[in-house]
Amino acid sequence: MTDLDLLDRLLGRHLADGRGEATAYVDAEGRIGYAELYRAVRWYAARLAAAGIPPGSPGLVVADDAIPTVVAILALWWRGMVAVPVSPLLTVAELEFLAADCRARYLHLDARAAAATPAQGALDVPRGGPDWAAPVEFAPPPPAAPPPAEVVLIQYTSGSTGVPKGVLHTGSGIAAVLDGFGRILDLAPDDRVLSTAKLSFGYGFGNSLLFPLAAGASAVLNPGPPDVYAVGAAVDRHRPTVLCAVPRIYAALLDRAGAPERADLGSLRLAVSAGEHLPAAVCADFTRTFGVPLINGLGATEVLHIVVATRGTEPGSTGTAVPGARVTVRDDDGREVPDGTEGRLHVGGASVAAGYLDRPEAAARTFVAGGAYTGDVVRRGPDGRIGYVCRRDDLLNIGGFKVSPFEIEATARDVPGLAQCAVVGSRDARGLEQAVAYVVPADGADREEVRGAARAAFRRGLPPHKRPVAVEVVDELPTTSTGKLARYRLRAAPVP
Ligand code: 3SK
Repeated sequence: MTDLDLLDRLLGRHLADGRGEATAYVDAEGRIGYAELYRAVRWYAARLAAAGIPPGSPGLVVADDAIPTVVAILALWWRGMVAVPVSPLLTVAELEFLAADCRARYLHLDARAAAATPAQGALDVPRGGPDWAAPVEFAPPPPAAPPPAEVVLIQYTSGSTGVPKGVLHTGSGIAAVLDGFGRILDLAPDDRVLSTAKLSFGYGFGNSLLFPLAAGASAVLNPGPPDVYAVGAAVDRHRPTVLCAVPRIYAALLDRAGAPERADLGSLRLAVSAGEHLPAAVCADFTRTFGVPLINGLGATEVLHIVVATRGTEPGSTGTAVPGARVTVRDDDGREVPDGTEGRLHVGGASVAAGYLDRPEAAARTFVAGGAYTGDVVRRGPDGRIGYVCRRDDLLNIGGFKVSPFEIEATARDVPGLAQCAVVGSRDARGLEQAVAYVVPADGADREEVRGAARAAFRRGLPPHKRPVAVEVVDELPTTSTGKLARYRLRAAPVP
């Protein structure tokens, strides 16, 4: 599928069907209909052409969720470029790394990112911003010829070393997701989707861009931190019919269910949970309390979106393969294991990415046997349903963010009086994962001073979602018989 076929499926078709005036998006600034969105995309693409940005080249989109962000992504596709959406919360050093890694030839920055991002090194390329997305009347040029290369989207994922890898997605992969989890969501033109996951994360990209556009539905784009207060306010204001969120948002909605200022979820017909494991009790309590079915999905950036899902509320289960996905459970040698045995989740089908950008060794470990390992350990029950067990690597999964414990530990390296630090996942009362740091003071160091200094280092050096919720001071860290850190002895109990 070329960029233009894709754009026709997401955009052009609705105009041909006479639905140009229907709302495509609402954001903090207003709304945009399908016809206006189409004009804005062509306008932006014409400016990319006028600036001499060649088809086939990657464009980094560094912007919070808003209408101009969607316009930028679609315009890059219209121009035949490769869209690389990334979080606007990244530091300049992180952006420089990504721009150099994908060899970005263009930067779209929202106002906040533009103010924080000096043009230097890999970031010294042509730029545009929200003003390029202004929907104005004009005679649009013919679309650029699509490039022969199939890759249309690069999404970055954190590795266990903390170094991000670019996952290469094709137009046919996107089509497979629309025909896969898209069929389970089954959006109609009168649906309105609200996603707490951002466009810069694979889960949010599908929720807010791919599925609503393909269905001619509308989506709410909410900038700022996706916490329970923002969700409550957006639900009250925009009355979505479908909510896509991570489990900790559903847990927080439950925590506030008895409060006078609780959100009114009466407009919802469906809720979707993915990004991290959904504890069985949160799933059951949500549907019991709000009367809304809650689909539990499991996805990964390497397979573009959700590939295993329940078809409604099924507490404790992750469901079965979505249409088009081939799901197997395998041992370390790649052999399928019998039902009931833990193993690695392997996914085949057209949504599997084309590989990692310039990381042949990592790609050879993940993309094997005509599919990809998602990094999850699961077990298939006798009824064919997949049950989640844990992650296979050391990564923590905090609200959908894959967080490297090594990155957190490195932040504590220079803390005075601290001899050793190990970070592992622990579970809160609802069964959701959070980071806990175990620190060993150097001989003679004051335990409380070391705890305080470690906390301060985490606050200074890490964004909020990566900061350990607790710092435990211990005399020593557990080791294996060969003297290595035995992380599993510090880790959380199995998932509920
Ligand atoms: O759970 C995830 O990590 C994920 C990643 C990309 C797309 C969708 C999902 C659920």
